[in-house]
Amino acid sequence: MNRKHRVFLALGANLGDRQGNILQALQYLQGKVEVVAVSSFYETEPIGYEDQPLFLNGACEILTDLSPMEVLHLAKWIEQRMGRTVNFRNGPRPIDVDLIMYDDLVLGEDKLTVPHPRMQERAFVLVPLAEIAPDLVHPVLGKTISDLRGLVDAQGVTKVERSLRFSLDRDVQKGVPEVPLFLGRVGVTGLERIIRLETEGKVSLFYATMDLFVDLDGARAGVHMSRFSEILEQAAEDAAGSVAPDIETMAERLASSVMERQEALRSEVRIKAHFPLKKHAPISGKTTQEIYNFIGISACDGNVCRTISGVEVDGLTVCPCAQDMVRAHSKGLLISQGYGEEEAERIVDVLPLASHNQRGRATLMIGGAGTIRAENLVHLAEASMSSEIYELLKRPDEFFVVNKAHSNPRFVEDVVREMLRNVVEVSPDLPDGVFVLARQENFESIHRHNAFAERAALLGDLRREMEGLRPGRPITLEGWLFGDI
Ligand code: PH2
Ligand code: MG
Ligand code: MG
Repeated sequence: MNRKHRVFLALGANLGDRQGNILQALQYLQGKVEVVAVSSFYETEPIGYEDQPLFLNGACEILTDLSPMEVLHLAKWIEQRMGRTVNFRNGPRPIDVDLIMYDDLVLGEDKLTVPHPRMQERAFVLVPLAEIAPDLVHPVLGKTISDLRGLVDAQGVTKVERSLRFSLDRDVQKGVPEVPLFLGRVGVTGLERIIRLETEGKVSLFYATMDLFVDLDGARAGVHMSRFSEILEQAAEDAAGSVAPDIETMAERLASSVMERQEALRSEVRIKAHFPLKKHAPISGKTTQEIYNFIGISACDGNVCRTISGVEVDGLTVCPCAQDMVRAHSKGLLISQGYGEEEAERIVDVLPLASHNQRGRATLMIGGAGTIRAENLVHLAEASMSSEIYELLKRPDEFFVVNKAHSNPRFVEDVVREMLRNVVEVSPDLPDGVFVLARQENFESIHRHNAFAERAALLGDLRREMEGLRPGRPITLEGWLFGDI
């Protein structure tokens, strides 16, 4: 590989948005070369021709394969691209990009002199340059930049903070909105982060997406959006140091922290992370890695946080209704072939029957039950569909899945009811006030739309209903989260 050349450029601007222009020039440079150092910016008195606005000057170091002439052309292209027009020497310009040094090359051609012939006289070049390359040696003068800088008068060269001018006398987000209405949820959705969780004694990284909300007083115009990212950055850092045991704990910590920082009455955080579980194919026993979505939701108000853990699980569902038609049709065929009615009935009872089938997504969430192992919920949800699915299936495994699914035809409603029943029956120890949500969405294979069913309930209500008593008051996930129940 070619050795890269170490090149120093001086940047200057005295028309328009001077800081913006220098930053824009740096951005264009980075489109072609590697910018490895950028100095501070300095406001400087114009030199040469004095009746013009003050300059803003800076310097940068680049690494590149480009020849000196090519660097010059790049600089000229940037100047043109940024609207510099032909002007008199040393006149005002939106941007000036000058080649100052190119390795220790000495070049004295018509079009290009390197090092820049006036660099040693110019404080507006040497001051920023000395900041990023004090020990660089001028190949002709044999002095370092730091030495050269000491020899020039640097009065009229003042370092400036990078800034954007705006008025601080008004915080728009604290202002009073034109329509003084309370808002239930305001925040950010779809934030992506890598989070760290400690599972089975070891810390692992997970890709997660998050939604964060607060409620908003009718007397305040906006939330502090930037603080949301700040809180998340903090959470990301925390994840590097302290680690959450599970995703719902992480959601709860975030919800408390969002609430404090936003001075809100209520906060809500939802996290979804891809989570791998090891499974074994049903017959061959082959090990497979299956990816599930683990969900943590937490809502906090002044005193309490309500927290939900859940899973999203894909599985297979077989349509009972289509299977019933196939059954009737098959029986008819048998009868037309001379089988008796009873015999035909017995045959269709024992044979597997075709139907349409599809992948479906089960969601199962539990709140207020203390620590729930999401792994357990995965299995309860899988057991509620016609069959679970696997990433890797040998032929006998595949047959197992197809056969199992067709022996358990289920509508979305059936899957939801199965999940609820499984939760009720597997958790006799959980209190009546525990919240459960079961949802099934089937990505229908014979339609372009999906089929959907859902139930949210308190465990106590489910228990009573399953004993034939009247259903409890309908509730929703949000209702439970916000303590309306
Ligand atoms: N550039 C010039 C001429 N004069 N004066 C200051 N302060 N800064 C400059 O960048 C500058 C100048 C010719 O390029
Ligand atoms: Mg110049
Ligand atoms: Mg120039």
